Amino acid sequence: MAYDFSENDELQMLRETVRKFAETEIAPRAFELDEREEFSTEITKAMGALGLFGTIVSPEYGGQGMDYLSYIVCVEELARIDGSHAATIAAHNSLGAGPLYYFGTEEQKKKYLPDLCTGSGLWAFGLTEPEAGSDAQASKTTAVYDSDAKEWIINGSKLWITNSACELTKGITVQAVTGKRGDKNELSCFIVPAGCQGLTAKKMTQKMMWRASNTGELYFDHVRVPESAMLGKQGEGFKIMMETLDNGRLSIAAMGLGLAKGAFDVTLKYAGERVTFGKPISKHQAVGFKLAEMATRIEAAENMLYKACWQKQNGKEFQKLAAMAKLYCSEVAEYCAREGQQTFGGYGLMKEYPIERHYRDAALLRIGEGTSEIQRLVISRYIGC
Ligand code: COS
Repeated sequence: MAYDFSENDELQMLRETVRKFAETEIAPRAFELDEREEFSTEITKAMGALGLFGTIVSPEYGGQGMDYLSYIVCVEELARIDGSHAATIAAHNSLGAGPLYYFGTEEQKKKYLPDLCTGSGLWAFGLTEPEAGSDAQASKTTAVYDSDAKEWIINGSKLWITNSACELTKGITVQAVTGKRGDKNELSCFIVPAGCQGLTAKKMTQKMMWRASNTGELYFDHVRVPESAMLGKQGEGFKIMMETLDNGRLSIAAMGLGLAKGAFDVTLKYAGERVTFGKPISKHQAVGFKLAEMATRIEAAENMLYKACWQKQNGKEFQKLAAMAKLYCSEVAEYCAREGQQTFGGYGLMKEYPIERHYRDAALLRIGEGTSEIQRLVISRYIGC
């Protein structure tokens, strides 16, 4: 099968729709929300109304039934304007609805997915813990079975969980230790609805980046869930989480690509308007070369990411490429934000210029959903190191 990730009319129209939304509904408020570290329920619901929730979920469960590249283009277009809103959508679709859709029973899918496809509810991914980040098997959160009540009792905590502590949060998929297999933890996943007795969700503040996205710290104090709350089989939790991250890497890569394009766009515009030594700075080789380098890296990043999406939607192995795309797109994002800021000079250090926010938001991309070092580890395993 020949590679084909060219943009057809339908995808072009979707891109334009999301771009227009981001430019008219998000851009005018991005500075203020970032400054106040405020999550906008109103914009999030509007993104839902636009069809950005449940993007990849089949219409049977209320979703939009998009292919992967279409979903990735939506994330990219949001990130072109603002990382926080792109993060809300990426985390909800890939990490929130994703595992329920791919690993849920028919009953679980029918129960949870429709609400998560409309914009009325967000779902979160409870993997990371204070002492289990890159080493995701090192979870300390436990789930103990109470055979009398036929319930699991969850104790522990989770950290840096996107979409987990706001009024739209409907629940979290939680990885917990359910036993031992040799010297390793047996890990299982549980569907934990928001508002369960014993669950405390605290909004995390003082973030450097993605300040208008919702990040939560979760505490589980004897949280009881029924047997039917297990996602997948007992002991399959880590694989569910890892496969979810394989998909998630594509959306973080899309955030990197979108941020890089956003940084490039504002820099190109500024460089065409700003005059020094009698001509626009884009006509000075020092700046023209920066823009040429940004455009080249963006082209390479786009090709890598779209090829990974094509592989995924055509049922081919995409995991290695997804890790490469996540790694590379986040590096290109950081490069474009830095070179863009350099081009803006002193103005690039001022908060009223979006390049300043892009510069801060880019930092998350090499740390969140698997650091750049973890991506290199994953890639090195695929290539046989
Ligand atoms: N898909 C399916 N199964 C996978 C998998 C994947 N992508 N990656 C690993 N597994 C399976 C392995 O096949 C292995 O199965 P068996 O026990 O049946 O052999 C099991 O999971 C353990 O794998 P492994 O020994 O490779 O796990 P490690 O502890 O070495 O961890 C890494 C692997 C480092 C890749 C993993 O911990 C990781 O991705 N860490 C980063 C986590 C992260 O991104 N956190 C941020 C979350 S923010 S949302």
